[in-house]
Amino acid sequence: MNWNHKIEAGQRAVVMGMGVSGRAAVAFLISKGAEVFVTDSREFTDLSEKDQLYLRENKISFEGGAHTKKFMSQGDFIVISPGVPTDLPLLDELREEGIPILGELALAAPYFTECVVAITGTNGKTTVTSLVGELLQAAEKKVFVGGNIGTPVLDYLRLGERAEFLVLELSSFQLESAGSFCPHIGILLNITPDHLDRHKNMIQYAAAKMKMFVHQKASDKAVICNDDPMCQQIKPLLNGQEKYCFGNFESGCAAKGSGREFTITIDGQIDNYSLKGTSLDSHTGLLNSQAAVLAVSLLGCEQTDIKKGLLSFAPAQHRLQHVRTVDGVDYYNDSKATNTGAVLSALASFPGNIILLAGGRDKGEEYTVLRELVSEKVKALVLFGEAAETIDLSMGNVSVSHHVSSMEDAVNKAADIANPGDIVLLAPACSSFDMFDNYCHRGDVFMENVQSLPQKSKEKAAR
Ligand code: UMA
Repeated sequence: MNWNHKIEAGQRAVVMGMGVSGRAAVAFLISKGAEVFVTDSREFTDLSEKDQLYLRENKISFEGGAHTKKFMSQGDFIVISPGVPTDLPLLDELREEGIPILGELALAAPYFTECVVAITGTNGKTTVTSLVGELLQAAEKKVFVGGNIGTPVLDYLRLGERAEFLVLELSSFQLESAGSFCPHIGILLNITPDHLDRHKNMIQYAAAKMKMFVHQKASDKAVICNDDPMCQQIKPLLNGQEKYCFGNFESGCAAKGSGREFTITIDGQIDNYSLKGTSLDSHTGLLNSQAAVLAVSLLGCEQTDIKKGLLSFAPAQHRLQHVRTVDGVDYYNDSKATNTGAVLSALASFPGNIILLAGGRDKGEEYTVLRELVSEKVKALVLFGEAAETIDLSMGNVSVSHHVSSMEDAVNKAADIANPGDIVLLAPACSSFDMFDNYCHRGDVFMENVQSLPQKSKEKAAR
């Protein structure tokens, strides 16, 4: 649906899902004078008290516990939350009746007057989005950073003082229903298996990511990773826009890295960068930095400002975060590693002797892709959650495995079996929703338990 209209006062909008995205959509639509209806699979009483009050105060008609065609066909258009599958039969029926189905990006796109930089990919989105924001700020640009992280874009449009640049992290869920959304620069980091419970297969998953590029014009830019096999397959399918690659292998890339250094080549000008002394000095940090620096260089940022931004950048929590060293054992929290690609990247960051804490809710992934690196680098697996058994079977005895039923038990088991020099790594390869509110909650519980571990050497010394 190539929706490209601003909202007219009096239009009737049905918002499907009253979560972070839906809440922002409702407030945005009301601010534009629309008549809003809300439908959620949760009952009214299961919404937060704040949301219940908001709906009552604004006299918003609410359908709870299910979505019905009768209620939803009251809308001139429907706004779906990212978590709502776009292929629900009910949505197909509404489409057949000519009712447009939009996501938050489709709704927001006609209002954008800023330069938009959009970032998608299976892993590294948040780091690159935050880094692009930091680099633009180092060049004293006025920037909004949000989307799939932080502030929803519709809240920015409704509330925010307008920025010069919008830097948006976008998920495949958001892109699936993005309408005519068109970024000036679209950055695609990688595509490895994730969300296959929703997208069914890699083709459909990649097709959702590709929606970032479909409306780009000749003056827009696509920045794509050259080292990722799926991205390489996608590159020839792009047409019209300017294309720029980053990676460590191909000499023709506009950003080319090796070790902790990389160069940016634009219109014959070569700029050299080093990640030494920055928080990005790692294998994935190198690729992420190339993507972000290439994008802001294309926007005309100066090298001195970019270097300043690289030095001041601090990555978000729960991403290969060092928590603590206890008795010579290093504990790392990579709770954001919710798919196998992220786990492979985490394992690649250490030479070996890893005790890997994994498990949670299965997202339809093939865990056997982990087997080779697990066999090479992992001395023990500590497994928890709904997917524990499946992961164990997929590993085929390449490493010793222990099953536990809580994060506390997982940390205690790891501490029990670890020797000085070992790495205890939480990189679950699964979503967290069987045991936690979200990956942040899971990471927080892991870190709390690690912080509570006694230093045995000190205890011994005290005795
Ligand atoms: N709901 C229905 N019907 C359904 C499904 C859900 O009514 O069929 C209702 C739920 O009962 C709930 C609401 O919809 O009330 C939840 O909507 P949602 O799952 O879309 O979640 P939101 O709270 O709106 O947050 C969403 C994104 N969540 C997902 O994509 C799952 C947030 O990304 C995003 O920050 C926010 O919109 C603002 O854009 C989170 C995420 O986990 C961080 N993203 C995934 C990822 O990063 O891997 C894609």
